[in-house]
Amino acid sequence: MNKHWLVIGCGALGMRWAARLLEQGHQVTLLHRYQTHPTEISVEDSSGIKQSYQPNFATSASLTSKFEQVLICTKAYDALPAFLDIKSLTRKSADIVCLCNGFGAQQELIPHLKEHQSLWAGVTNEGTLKINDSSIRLTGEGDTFIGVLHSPTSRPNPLEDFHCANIECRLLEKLAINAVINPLTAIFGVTNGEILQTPVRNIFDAAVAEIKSCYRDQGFPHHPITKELDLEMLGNRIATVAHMTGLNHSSMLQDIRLKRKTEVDYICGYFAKQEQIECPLQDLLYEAINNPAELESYQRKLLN
Ligand code: KPL
Repeated sequence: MNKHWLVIGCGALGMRWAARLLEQGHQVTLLHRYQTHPTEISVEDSSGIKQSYQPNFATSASLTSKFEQVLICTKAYDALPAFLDIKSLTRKSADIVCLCNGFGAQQELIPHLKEHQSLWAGVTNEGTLKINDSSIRLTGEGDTFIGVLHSPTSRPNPLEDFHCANIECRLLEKLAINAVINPLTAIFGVTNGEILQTPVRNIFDAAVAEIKSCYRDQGFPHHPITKELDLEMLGNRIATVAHMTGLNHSSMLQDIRLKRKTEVDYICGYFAKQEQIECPLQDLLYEAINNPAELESYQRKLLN
């Protein structure tokens, strides 16, 4: 059934999903921060073929109709402010889907939902690179999962093609993927694929081992969902994502290069802030990303 989606976030992810929803026959309003905005989105696939898509571009101030489907594609730290900004434009039983990186930003939305609204979380391991304000390039295939995090009643998944029964498990897996790939690419200034090669490979292996120990031996997070994660395969899974998105510059590397705020609080910071677990490497990666002027000294520290 065709729906009208409000997509929030004009980064690589927002443009990717606006284009995908239009391709599936849905109507899409893409929320833009500025009055002046592009008129279309150009998506270049891995063979260099470009396709254009025309969502309705709008600012929150210019919108009057209410939405039943909202897709949040912002940075993790912007998810809650962005939702609060458009909350009055959501219907009382709307489906809110949050596709942010990391762990925690999705759950922060729950207390702010209207009584009958449902919250869905999604994880995607696709590589997408923003070229400019109106174009993106697809840099790596990857799977996408959407599952319910909070719902007052049983509801069908608004993105049924990507349905997943246990999204918390997938979120933890994605947290591990981001906690290894993103800081290492950002600290060493390399592509996702390059962290699988020496000398960064040793740190990759140590970071995987540490996260496995947090999830398995240290019982973090205190939740039965970790039991459903195939921890034996976690290292392979992270390496596969790094390989499949090998040419991608991770979102954290791009943020560091453009001197933007990073999502580290919702990634390495999620581990580092848990007092009950020992994760010295995540602590160090967290510290390094928070000190972008000193990355070279952190590179040396990590390689020693
Ligand atoms: O999620 C990503 C990111 O860059 O934030 C991956 C999957 C690592 C792709 O680069």
